[in-house]
Amino acid sequence: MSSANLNLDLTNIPDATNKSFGIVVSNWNSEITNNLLKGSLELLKSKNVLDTNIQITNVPGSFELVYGCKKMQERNVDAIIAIGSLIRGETSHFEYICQSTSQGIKDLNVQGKSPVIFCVLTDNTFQQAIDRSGGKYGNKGTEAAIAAIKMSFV
Ligand code: DLZ
Repeated sequence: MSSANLNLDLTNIPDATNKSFGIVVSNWNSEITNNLLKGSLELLKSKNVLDTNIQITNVPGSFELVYGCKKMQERNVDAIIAIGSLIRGETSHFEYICQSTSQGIKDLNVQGKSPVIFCVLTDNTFQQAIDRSGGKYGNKGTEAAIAAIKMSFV
C-alpha cells in the first residue's frame, strides 16, 4: 500500500550535474501525467541536472510509452522516465494496456541500453491517481526521478 514519501530518501541521492535524462510522457489523463512530470522535473533540477540535459517527448497514451522510450534510448541518455496514468474502466482494456506497457518497458530494460523507470500509475479510480501525483500519497514522479538518478550511476 502506498503512503506519503515512504520511498523518498532525499539524503542518498547523488548530484547529477553531468547526467542526461529522457522523459516520455503519456497525454492520456494529462492532469495526472503533467503533475507527475512536474514532480520529476523538480527533483532532477534539485540535483543540478541542466535543462539542456533533459529531453521530453509526448505520446498519446500509455500503450505508446514503449515505442517512445525505445526512440529515446537511441538518444543515448543516461536514464529514461516513462510517465503514464492508467485508470480502470468497465472493460478488460485496462489489464491489456497495463500488461503490455509494463512488459514492454521491462523488455527495454533487458536490452540493456538506457534504463527505463516505470512511472505509470495503475489506479482503480481517478482519486487514487490524484493522491499519487502530488496528493496525499506524495508524487510518484518525484520517486521516479530519484530512481532515474540512481540508475544513471549503475
Ligand atoms: C484507450 C485507453 C483507455 C481506455 N484508457 C487509457 C488510460 O486510462 N490511460 C492511458 O494512458 N491510456 C489509455 N488508453 C489509450 C491507450 O494507451 C492507447 O493510447 C490507445 O489504445 C491507442 O493505441
